[in-house]
Amino acid sequence: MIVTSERFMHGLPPSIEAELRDDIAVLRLARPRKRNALDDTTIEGIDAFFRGLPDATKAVVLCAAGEHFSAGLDLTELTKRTTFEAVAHSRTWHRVFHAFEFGRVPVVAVMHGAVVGGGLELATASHIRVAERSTYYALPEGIRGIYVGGGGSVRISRLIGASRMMDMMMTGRTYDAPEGQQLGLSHYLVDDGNGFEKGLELARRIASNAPLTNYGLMHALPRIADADSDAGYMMESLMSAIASSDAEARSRLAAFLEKRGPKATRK
Ligand code: 1HE
Repeated sequence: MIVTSERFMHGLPPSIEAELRDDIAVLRLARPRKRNALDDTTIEGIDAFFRGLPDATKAVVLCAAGEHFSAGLDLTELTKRTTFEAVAHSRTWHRVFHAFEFGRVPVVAVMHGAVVGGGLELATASHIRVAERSTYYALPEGIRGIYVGGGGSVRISRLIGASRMMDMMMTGRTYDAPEGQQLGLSHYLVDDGNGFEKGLELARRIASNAPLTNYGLMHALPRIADADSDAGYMMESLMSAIASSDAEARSRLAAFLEKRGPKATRK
Protein backbone atom coordinates (compact mmCIF):
# COMPACT_ATOMS: atom_id res chain seq x y z
CA MET A 1 0.00 0.00 0.00
CA ILE A 2 1.28 3.50 -0.84
CA VAL A 3 0.72 6.20 1.78
CA THR A 4 1.77 9.75 0.94
CA SER A 5 3.32 12.25 3.31
CA GLU A 6 0.12 14.05 4.26
CA ARG A 7 -0.97 10.90 6.07
CA PHE A 8 2.22 9.87 7.79
CA MET A 9 4.48 12.90 8.04
CA HIS A 10 3.65 16.50 8.73
CA GLY A 11 5.80 19.58 8.57
CA LEU A 12 8.07 18.56 5.70
CA PRO A 13 9.07 21.40 3.37
CA PRO A 14 7.76 21.39 -0.23
CA SER A 15 11.24 20.36 -1.40
CA ILE A 16 10.81 16.92 0.23
CA GLU A 17 8.17 14.38 -0.71
CA ALA A 18 7.62 11.39 1.54
CA GLU A 19 5.80 8.19 0.81
CA LEU A 20 5.32 4.88 2.61
CA ARG A 21 5.21 1.60 0.71
CA ASP A 22 4.43 -0.89 3.43
CA ASP A 23 7.63 -1.03 5.54
CA ILE A 24 9.73 0.98 3.04
CA ALA A 25 9.74 4.79 3.28
CA VAL A 26 10.58 6.90 0.24
CA LEU A 27 12.26 10.31 0.50
CA ARG A 28 12.13 12.18 -2.79
CA LEU A 29 14.03 15.44 -3.29
CA ALA A 30 11.39 17.56 -4.97
CA ARG A 31 12.92 20.83 -6.03
CA PRO A 32 13.58 20.00 -9.68
CA ARG A 33 13.31 23.60 -10.92
CA LYS A 34 16.46 24.32 -8.88
CA ARG A 35 17.93 20.93 -9.82
CA ASN A 36 17.34 19.76 -6.24
CA ALA A 37 19.93 22.20 -4.88
CA LEU A 38 20.16 21.61 -1.15
CA ASP A 39 19.11 24.74 0.72
CA ASP A 40 18.86 24.96 4.52
CA THR A 41 15.15 24.13 4.43
CA THR A 42 15.77 20.92 2.49
CA ILE A 43 18.55 19.82 4.84
CA GLU A 44 16.20 20.43 7.79
CA GLY A 45 13.53 18.49 5.87
CA ILE A 46 15.86 15.49 5.43
CA ASP A 47 16.50 15.58 9.17
CA ALA A 48 12.76 15.79 9.91
CA PHE A 49 12.01 12.91 7.52
CA PHE A 50 14.37 10.54 9.33
CA ARG A 51 13.22 11.68 12.76
CA GLY A 52 9.60 11.14 11.77
CA LEU A 53 9.98 7.64 10.30
CA PRO A 54 7.23 5.32 11.55
CA ASP A 55 8.54 2.64 13.92
CA ALA A 56 7.62 -0.10 11.45
CA THR A 57 9.90 1.30 8.72
CA LYS A 58 12.67 -1.12 7.78
CA ALA A 59 14.49 0.69 4.97
CA VAL A 60 14.45 3.98 3.05
CA VAL A 61 14.74 4.75 -0.65
CA LEU A 62 16.23 8.19 -1.27
CA CYS A 63 15.57 9.47 -4.80
CA ALA A 64 14.95 12.72 -6.64
CA ALA A 65 12.42 14.27 -9.00
CA GLY A 66 13.37 15.87 -12.33
CA GLU A 67 16.40 15.48 -14.57
CA HIS A 68 19.05 15.47 -11.85
CA PHE A 69 19.60 13.88 -8.45
CA SER A 70 21.06 17.04 -6.94
CA ALA A 71 23.10 20.11 -7.95
CA GLY A 72 24.58 20.20 -4.44
CA LEU A 73 24.66 23.10 -2.05
CA ASP A 74 22.25 25.93 -2.84
CA LEU A 75 24.82 28.51 -3.90
CA THR A 76 22.44 31.44 -3.41
CA GLU A 77 22.59 30.91 0.36
CA LEU A 78 26.36 30.53 0.50
CA THR A 79 27.17 34.17 -0.21
CA LYS A 80 25.13 35.34 2.76
CA ARG A 81 27.14 33.51 5.46
CA THR A 82 29.93 34.80 7.66
CA THR A 83 32.92 32.50 8.25
CA PHE A 84 31.57 31.40 11.59
CA GLU A 85 28.10 30.78 10.13
CA ALA A 86 29.71 28.72 7.37
CA VAL A 87 31.38 26.46 9.94
CA ALA A 88 28.05 26.00 11.73
CA HIS A 89 26.32 25.29 8.40
CA SER A 90 28.83 22.59 7.49
CA ARG A 91 28.50 21.07 10.95
CA THR A 92 24.72 20.94 10.47
CA TRP A 93 25.16 18.90 7.28
CA HIS A 94 27.55 16.61 9.17
CA ARG A 95 25.01 16.12 11.95
CA VAL A 96 22.06 15.45 9.62
CA PHE A 97 23.96 13.03 7.33
CA HIS A 98 25.64 11.27 10.27
CA ALA A 99 22.24 10.82 11.93
CA PHE A 100 20.89 8.78 9.05
CA GLU A 101 24.15 7.03 8.18
CA PHE A 102 24.26 5.77 11.76
CA GLY A 103 20.50 5.74 12.14
CA ARG A 104 17.88 3.05 12.57
CA VAL A 105 17.33 1.85 9.00
CA PRO A 106 19.45 1.34 5.86
CA VAL A 107 19.12 3.90 3.09
CA VAL A 108 19.24 3.04 -0.63
CA ALA A 109 20.02 6.07 -2.81
CA VAL A 110 18.78 6.07 -6.42
CA MET A 111 20.83 8.47 -8.53
CA HIS A 112 20.38 9.94 -11.99
CA GLY A 113 21.71 12.96 -13.87
CA ALA A 114 23.94 15.32 -11.91
CA VAL A 115 25.17 13.98 -8.58
CA VAL A 116 27.44 16.86 -7.77
CA GLY A 117 29.01 18.56 -4.78
CA GLY A 118 26.72 18.26 -1.79
CA GLY A 119 24.50 15.92 -3.82
CA LEU A 120 27.36 13.42 -3.95
CA GLU A 121 27.99 13.99 -0.25
CA LEU A 122 24.34 13.13 0.42
CA ALA A 123 24.47 10.02 -1.76
CA THR A 124 27.67 8.75 -0.16
CA ALA A 125 26.14 8.99 3.31
CA SER A 126 23.61 6.38 2.11
CA HIS A 127 24.33 2.70 2.54
CA ILE A 128 23.60 1.36 -0.93
CA ARG A 129 23.66 3.36 -4.18
CA VAL A 130 21.92 2.61 -7.48
CA ALA A 131 22.95 4.69 -10.52
CA GLU A 132 20.93 5.10 -13.67
CA ARG A 133 23.05 5.40 -16.83
CA SER A 134 22.45 9.17 -17.01
CA THR A 135 24.29 9.66 -13.71
CA TYR A 136 27.48 11.67 -13.58
CA TYR A 137 29.59 12.72 -10.64
CA ALA A 138 31.40 16.02 -10.10
CA LEU A 139 32.85 18.09 -7.31
CA PRO A 140 32.56 21.64 -8.70
CA GLU A 141 33.63 23.15 -5.39
CA GLY A 142 37.07 23.57 -6.95
CA ILE A 143 35.67 25.69 -9.79
CA ARG A 144 33.56 27.75 -7.38
CA GLY A 145 36.52 28.57 -5.14
CA ILE A 146 35.11 26.69 -2.16
CA TYR A 147 35.62 23.35 -0.44
CA VAL A 148 33.37 20.38 0.32
CA GLY A 149 31.51 20.79 3.61
CA GLY A 150 29.01 17.94 3.83
CA GLY A 151 31.39 15.17 4.87
CA GLY A 152 32.85 14.51 1.41
CA SER A 153 36.47 14.74 2.57
CA VAL A 154 35.80 11.69 4.72
CA ARG A 155 33.18 9.67 2.84
CA ILE A 156 34.12 10.31 -0.81
CA SER A 157 37.84 10.00 -0.17
CA ARG A 158 37.24 6.65 1.55
CA LEU A 159 35.22 5.38 -1.38
CA ILE A 160 37.40 6.42 -4.30
CA GLY A 161 40.67 7.48 -2.58
CA ALA A 162 41.87 10.93 -1.57
CA SER A 163 44.01 11.13 -4.70
CA ARG A 164 41.03 10.72 -7.09
CA MET A 165 38.96 13.13 -5.06
CA MET A 166 41.80 15.65 -5.27
CA ASP A 167 41.81 15.25 -9.05
CA MET A 168 38.03 15.80 -9.25
CA MET A 169 38.25 19.00 -7.22
CA MET A 170 41.48 20.37 -8.67
CA THR A 171 40.81 19.71 -12.34
CA GLY A 172 37.01 19.56 -12.49
CA ARG A 173 37.15 15.97 -13.74
CA THR A 174 33.80 14.22 -13.87
CA TYR A 175 33.02 10.51 -13.86
CA ASP A 176 30.15 8.97 -15.81
CA ALA A 177 27.92 6.20 -14.50
CA PRO A 178 30.00 3.20 -15.69
CA GLU A 179 33.18 4.83 -14.32
CA GLY A 180 31.42 5.56 -11.04
CA GLN A 181 30.32 1.95 -10.87
CA GLN A 182 33.92 0.76 -11.30
CA LEU A 183 35.14 3.19 -8.64
CA GLY A 184 32.50 2.14 -6.12
CA LEU A 185 30.41 5.31 -6.24
CA SER A 186 27.48 3.06 -7.12
CA HIS A 187 26.81 -0.56 -6.23
CA TYR A 188 24.29 -1.13 -9.04
CA LEU A 189 24.12 0.35 -12.53
CA VAL A 190 20.74 0.24 -14.29
CA ASP A 191 19.14 1.68 -17.40
CA ASP A 192 17.49 5.09 -17.23
CA GLY A 193 14.06 4.91 -15.69
CA ASN A 194 14.74 1.64 -13.84
CA GLY A 195 16.49 3.09 -10.78
CA PHE A 196 13.50 3.47 -8.52
CA GLU A 197 12.23 -0.08 -9.05
CA LYS A 198 15.73 -1.42 -8.43
CA GLY A 199 16.09 0.73 -5.31
CA LEU A 200 12.75 -0.49 -4.02
CA GLU A 201 13.61 -4.11 -4.76
CA LEU A 202 16.90 -3.76 -2.86
CA ALA A 203 15.21 -1.95 0.04
CA ARG A 204 12.68 -4.81 0.32
CA ARG A 205 15.48 -7.37 0.24
CA ILE A 206 17.37 -5.47 2.97
CA ALA A 207 14.17 -5.11 5.02
CA SER A 208 13.84 -8.90 5.08
CA ASN A 209 17.21 -9.31 6.87
CA ALA A 210 17.41 -9.96 10.58
CA PRO A 211 17.39 -6.51 12.26
CA LEU A 212 20.61 -7.30 14.15
CA THR A 213 22.45 -8.12 10.92
CA ASN A 214 21.48 -4.74 9.46
CA TYR A 215 22.40 -3.07 12.75
CA GLY A 216 25.83 -4.70 12.71
CA LEU A 217 26.41 -3.64 9.10
CA MET A 218 25.38 -0.03 9.74
CA HIS A 219 26.93 0.49 13.17
CA ALA A 220 29.70 -2.04 13.72
CA LEU A 221 31.22 -2.56 10.24
CA PRO A 222 32.17 1.09 9.49
CA ARG A 223 33.69 1.43 12.96
CA ILE A 224 35.58 -1.84 12.58
CA ALA A 225 36.88 -0.64 9.21
CA ASP A 226 38.15 2.54 10.92
CA ALA A 227 39.65 0.76 13.91
CA ASP A 228 43.06 -0.87 14.23
CA SER A 229 42.90 -4.58 13.35
CA ASP A 230 43.19 -5.80 16.92
CA ALA A 231 40.22 -3.72 18.11
CA GLY A 232 38.41 -4.60 14.88
CA TYR A 233 38.70 -8.35 15.44
CA MET A 234 37.41 -7.96 18.99
CA MET A 235 34.43 -5.83 17.89
CA GLU A 236 33.69 -8.37 15.19
CA SER A 237 33.61 -11.22 17.71
CA LEU A 238 31.23 -9.31 19.95
CA MET A 239 28.93 -8.33 17.10
CA SER A 240 29.00 -11.85 15.72
CA ALA A 241 28.10 -13.38 19.10
CA ILE A 242 25.31 -10.84 19.70
CA ALA A 243 23.77 -11.46 16.27
CA SER A 244 23.99 -15.24 16.37
CA SER A 245 22.47 -15.51 19.85
CA ASP A 246 19.33 -13.62 18.75
CA ALA A 247 16.12 -15.61 18.27
CA GLU A 248 15.89 -14.42 14.66
CA ALA A 249 19.28 -15.96 13.86
CA ARG A 250 18.38 -19.20 15.65
CA SER A 251 15.19 -19.65 13.63
CA ARG A 252 16.94 -18.84 10.33
CA LEU A 253 19.75 -21.29 11.08
CA ALA A 254 17.23 -23.96 12.08
CA ALA A 255 15.32 -23.37 8.85
CA PHE A 256 18.47 -24.02 6.81
CA LEU A 257 19.44 -27.10 8.79
CA GLU A 258 15.92 -28.48 8.35
CA LYS A 259 16.23 -27.87 4.59
CA ARG A 260 13.65 -25.06 4.64
CA GLY A 261 15.99 -22.05 4.38
CA PRO A 262 17.26 -20.51 1.13
CA LYS A 263 20.62 -21.63 -0.28
CA ALA A 264 23.41 -19.16 -1.10
CA THR A 265 23.23 -19.85 -4.82
CA ARG A 266 24.63 -17.76 -7.70
CA LYS A 267 22.15 -15.00 -8.72
C1 1HE B 1 21.05 26.29 -8.52
C2 1HE B 1 22.07 25.34 -8.31
C3 1HE B 1 22.79 25.40 -7.08
C4 1HE B 1 21.19 24.96 -10.23
N1 1HE B 1 22.47 26.37 -6.21
N2 1HE B 1 20.76 27.24 -7.63
N3 1HE B 1 26.91 23.00 -7.22
C5 1HE B 1 27.30 23.38 -8.43
O1 1HE B 1 28.25 24.10 -8.61
C6 1HE B 1 26.44 22.91 -9.57
C7 1HE B 1 25.63 24.06 -10.10
N4 1HE B 1 24.63 23.65 -11.07
C8 1HE B 1 24.92 23.28 -12.32
O2 1HE B 1 26.06 23.15 -12.73
C9 1HE B 1 23.77 23.06 -13.25
O3 1HE B 1 22.62 23.68 -12.71
C10 1HE B 1 23.43 21.57 -13.52
C11 1HE B 1 24.53 20.93 -14.36
C12 1HE B 1 23.26 20.78 -12.24
C13 1HE B 1 22.08 21.47 -14.29
O4 1HE B 1 22.16 22.30 -15.43
P1 1HE B 1 20.82 22.78 -16.14
O5 1HE B 1 21.22 23.48 -17.42
O6 1HE B 1 19.88 21.63 -16.25
O7 1HE B 1 20.11 23.80 -15.12
P2 1HE B 1 20.45 25.36 -14.84
O8 1HE B 1 19.81 26.21 -15.90
O9 1HE B 1 21.89 25.56 -14.60
O10 1HE B 1 19.73 25.57 -13.44
C14 1HE B 1 18.31 25.63 -13.32
C15 1HE B 1 18.01 26.51 -12.14
O11 1HE B 1 18.53 25.91 -10.95
C16 1HE B 1 18.68 27.89 -12.25
O12 1HE B 1 17.86 28.81 -11.55
P3 1HE B 1 16.88 29.82 -12.36
O13 1HE B 1 16.20 30.60 -11.27
O14 1HE B 1 17.76 30.62 -13.25
O15 1HE B 1 15.93 28.93 -13.13
C17 1HE B 1 19.94 27.69 -11.45
O16 1HE B 1 20.47 28.90 -10.93
C18 1HE B 1 19.45 26.80 -10.33
N5 1HE B 1 20.54 26.02 -9.72
N6 1HE B 1 22.15 24.53 -9.39
C19 1HE B 1 21.47 27.24 -6.49
N7 1HE B 1 23.76 24.51 -6.77
C20 1HE B 1 28.03 21.41 2.11
S1 1HE B 1 29.14 22.01 1.03
C21 1HE B 1 28.71 21.42 -0.54
C22 1HE B 1 29.33 22.31 -1.58
C23 1HE B 1 28.71 22.16 -2.92
O17 1HE B 1 27.78 21.42 -3.12
S2 1HE B 1 29.39 23.11 -4.16
C24 1HE B 1 28.64 22.57 -5.62
C25 1HE B 1 27.50 23.45 -5.99
